[in-house]
Amino acid sequence: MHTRMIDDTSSAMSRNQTTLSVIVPTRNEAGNVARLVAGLEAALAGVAAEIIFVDDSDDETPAVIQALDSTMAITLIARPPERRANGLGGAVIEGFRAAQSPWLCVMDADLQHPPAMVAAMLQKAEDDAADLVIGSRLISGGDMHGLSKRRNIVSHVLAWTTKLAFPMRLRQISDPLTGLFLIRNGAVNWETLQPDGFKILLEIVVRSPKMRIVELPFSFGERHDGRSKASAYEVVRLLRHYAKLRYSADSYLIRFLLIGLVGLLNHTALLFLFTQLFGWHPLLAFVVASETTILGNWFPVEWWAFDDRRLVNDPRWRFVRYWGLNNALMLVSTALLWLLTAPLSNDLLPASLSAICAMTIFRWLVSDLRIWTRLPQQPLTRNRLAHSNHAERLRPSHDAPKSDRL
Ligand SMILES: Nc1nc2c(ncn2[C@@H]2O[C@H](COP(=O)(O)OP(=O)(O)OP(=O)(O)O)[C@@H](O)[C@H]2O)c(=O)[nH]1
Ligand SMILES: [Mg+2]
Repeated sequence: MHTRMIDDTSSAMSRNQTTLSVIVPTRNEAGNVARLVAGLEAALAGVAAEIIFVDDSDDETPAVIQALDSTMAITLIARPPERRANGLGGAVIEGFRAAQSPWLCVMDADLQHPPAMVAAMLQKAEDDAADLVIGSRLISGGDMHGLSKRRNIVSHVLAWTTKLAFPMRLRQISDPLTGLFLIRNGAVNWETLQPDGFKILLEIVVRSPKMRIVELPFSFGERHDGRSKASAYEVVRLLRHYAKLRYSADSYLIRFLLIGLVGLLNHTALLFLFTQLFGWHPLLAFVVASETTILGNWFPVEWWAFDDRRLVNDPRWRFVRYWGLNNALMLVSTALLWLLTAPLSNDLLPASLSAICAMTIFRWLVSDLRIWTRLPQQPLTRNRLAHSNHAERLRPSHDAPKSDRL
């Protein structure tokens, strides 16, 4: 079979039905691709599989790929220089878009990832009904013998740093920076990903809703031919990527807290105005200041903090719950304040701060999980497509499921 060359990954493709698409990003790997294809042919005998190379090379790699004669279907996506800015991660996404198989495997071209692992990961995915199988160098049975001592240390440190930066999302993953993994087609909406450089798996795991993830150990071998593209610049890119991912993961909370803080200042200013300047009764001043703040905060919470979650359910439904929640919390915090100050001989400041913190945590949890809920397929992080047709696609045909409500 000869290599097919495509340049528009969004075009509809007629292709024989395959179970597995192996996506191989390549940059100057002319000396490796033939050997890789031979390895995959042997490892995947009996599996309906195809190989998709996504190439950003300046050497003769594309010509070598085109000249390959293989028993497997091979597709080459040769990216022109102006499409290469998003690096290896962007190349992998282009491969995902072009692939039509139910299973997609990503692996390096330089034979550091053993082709036999691809078959083993497919088997594991089917046996465990997993959405994502990660080839791990860092669990028992895996190693990095192909790397120098220095690279070994750097890789370990980066893996630990990454796990520290995303402790919740990566709690069940030992090797978040590996380049070898197999994913169920459809488990992730590729359009929500914002790849930047080498670490596409991290982007997928942090931005995606719940997936069933399993790991399989492997031994990371030596590069067969050619030169490494890993560099200090890729480490800088990784740190930049952490910052972006962290902000988009926490931006709902950050915005929510900012609105809460401004609300607190407003409330205090209104209380002062009503009691000191207008001479109102403190109870009347408290109720009017609280209701004004609650109503005033609705708009930034709805249009700014959870701006991409507004399509999930009816705004009236959200408003009634928001208003009910905040009024209930106002009563509870008043009672709490009274309880805390009575035995502590009127030590008002720490008592009111504790009440505010407890109420803020509760208010955040209910708002995030029960009022401005996400659809199951919506990414965990805020994403830049949310305001356009992506949001349209997320709109459900009916209201949010009952189990998602208070
Ligand atoms: N399409 C594309 N592929 C890339 C790019 N950078 C690296 N690759 C490919 O991604 C895979 C991993 O790159 P490597 O240079 O092997 O990185 P590494 O395995 O961390 O480093 P070594 O251990 O030294 O090989 C290889 O198949 C590369 O050809 C890129 O910018 N575009
Ligand atoms: Mg390599």
